[in-house]
Amino acid sequence: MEAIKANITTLEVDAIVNAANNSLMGGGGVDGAIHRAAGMELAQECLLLGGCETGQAKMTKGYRLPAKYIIHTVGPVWQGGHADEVALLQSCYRNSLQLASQAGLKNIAFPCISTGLYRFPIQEAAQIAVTQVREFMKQKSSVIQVVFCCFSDGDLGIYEGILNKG
Ligand code: AR6
Repeated sequence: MEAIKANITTLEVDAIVNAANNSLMGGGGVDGAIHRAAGMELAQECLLLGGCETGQAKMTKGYRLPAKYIIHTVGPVWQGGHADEVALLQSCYRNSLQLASQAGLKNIAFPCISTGLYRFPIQEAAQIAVTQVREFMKQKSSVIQVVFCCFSDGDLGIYEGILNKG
């Protein structure tokens, strides 16, 4: 596991994860950046998927991205913490990793799901991300490398703090 600061659309990994919405048809933030970089064919494939429930994940090809696949997951909108947000964010990470493993993928990069437009507090979200990945990596799976792709120095510092605690 490592944390880096980068534009996730530039990463040459087996799969990048998209912080999508229930429609899977694109939006702002990292979702918009991924759709723009992957090209129109991505929306065409997404149209066939019939949306995605919050906490679930679905996979498409990466099209024009350097990444081979995109795992689209829908994080919860932060509503103060009493609307199952923690469990839903945990399941975003678990289900994304499970899809990657089912497809035999080795490396995968996550953005800071739900912490932008969906307003999930970053410290808590980063702790959930690291804990879920650590738990998952205890099992046998094809996934050997997980990257937390941060978009700001502040977010990167938070991930590094958590990862360095061991
Ligand atoms: N590379 C890496 N991280 C990025 C990039 C990028 N190119 N662009 C933004 N981020 P957000 P959410 C970071 O808002 O909170 C969309 O409209 C960003 O700084 O993208 O899950 C969807 O369609 C933040 O740290 O996702 C949904 O409607 C993180 O990605 C909604 O936003 C997540 O911020 C989902 O909201």
